[in-house]
Amino acid sequence: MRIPRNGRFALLSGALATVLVAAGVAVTGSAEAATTLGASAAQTGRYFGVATSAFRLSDTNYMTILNREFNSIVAENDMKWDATEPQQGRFNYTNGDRLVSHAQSRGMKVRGHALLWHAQQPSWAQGMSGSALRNAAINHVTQVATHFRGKIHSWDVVNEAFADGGSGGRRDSNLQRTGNDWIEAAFRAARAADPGAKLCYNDYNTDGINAKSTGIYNMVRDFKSRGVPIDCVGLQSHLGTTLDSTYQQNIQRFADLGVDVQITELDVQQGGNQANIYASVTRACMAVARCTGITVWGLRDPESWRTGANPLLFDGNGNKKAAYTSVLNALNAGGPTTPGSPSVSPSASSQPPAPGGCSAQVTLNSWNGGYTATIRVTAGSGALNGWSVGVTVPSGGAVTSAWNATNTGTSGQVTFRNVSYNGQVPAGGWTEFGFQGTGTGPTATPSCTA
Ligand code: 9MR
Repeated sequence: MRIPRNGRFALLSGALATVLVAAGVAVTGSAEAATTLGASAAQTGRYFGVATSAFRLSDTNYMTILNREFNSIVAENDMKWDATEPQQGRFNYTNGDRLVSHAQSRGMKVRGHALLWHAQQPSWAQGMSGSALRNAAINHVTQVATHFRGKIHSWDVVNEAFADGGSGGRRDSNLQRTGNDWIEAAFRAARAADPGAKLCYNDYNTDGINAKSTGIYNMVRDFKSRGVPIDCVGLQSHLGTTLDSTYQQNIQRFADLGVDVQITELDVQQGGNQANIYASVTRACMAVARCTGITVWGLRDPESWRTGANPLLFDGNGNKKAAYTSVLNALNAGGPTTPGSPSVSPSASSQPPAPGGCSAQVTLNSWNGGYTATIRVTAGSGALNGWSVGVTVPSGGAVTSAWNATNTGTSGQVTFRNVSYNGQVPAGGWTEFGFQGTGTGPTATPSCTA
């Protein structure tokens, strides 16, 4: 079955378009077709990314295409556990840093892949178990997310933790054997280390409604209900010659839980349907406002991990394939986005910092029934040596967890104070803390006292 085509907003009547805009849904169309993948995705606030490696930065043909076409990159291997912590407690960020600095120099986003995974563990971790492994794993999350703090758009915090087949349960692994709560522990550690990054759970064979994707769906719903910080689900989408008829419906059901969805590792077996499947995947993402970006898992066919499948958008000479054109057209057809997309939008304007004092600004990431709030504390003309922020939590809701601050009270007027490591802020500088809550998020500008 074909994925329904939802990109044709040119056919919308003016009246319907008005209703959609009034409902807070921006509609973008194809008035001016962009000519690169990144630019066309950006028209609807999305990104279009590619998996790459630091050693490719010196390949001229490759980098010409990468720089021209993409507005996001992800490390295919350079930020994995074996690459970043080859010996316990000894971290190597050289290649990850090279990728980040290239992206920053071109204004590209960076996805982080992947903090914890049963595969590509360094050999020292493969041999560990129990609380020693748990502690090492959480330390890894903390160290790596801290190193890249502020530079990563979205982290794959946990990769491929669910089993294939019909069980809908977890995959056995050394990490799983440390206790079922290892995933939420990882997400909490990642949030504390880099509150600005979106935190994703990422997996494959989840490209439709099936037992595995339903297991993940249930985990995300549970995390949301208990205040475990999670912002996004990555659907890898390593695809064969057919596309599951429930592909878009599956994206939508995750979005309806209040998380973003990202297509994280797209590649499609070459064959009669390749261009159509690429187009259908792109249209499905474009049709869901919270599907915020697509990443292809490699640039030119011969470099794909799927030897012989030719599953990418460029051939070995760097020429655009038919699949490239079908993706570009689908991106240019437009789709709905939430204002300020991706889903985080500033909800209250900042006050100019009082001389010597501080100001606080809140950014909300909301879903039906809950939210996370990120609060930026900005120092005025003098340095801060401790701060507290007062937030009015709307009635009916409550704070369920906080990071990088301690709170007094959970409902009504709640006060957040700095923790040991973020009380000192230089003049004009800022620090951020966050909290998760039930109900609707605070909209009033918080007070800040230094
Ligand atoms: O493409 C990656 C390949 O170069 C590595 O050898 C392989 C190691 O397991 O990992 C590949 O990337 C995987 C990604 O990290 C997670 N999802 C599946 C990807 C393809 O195997």
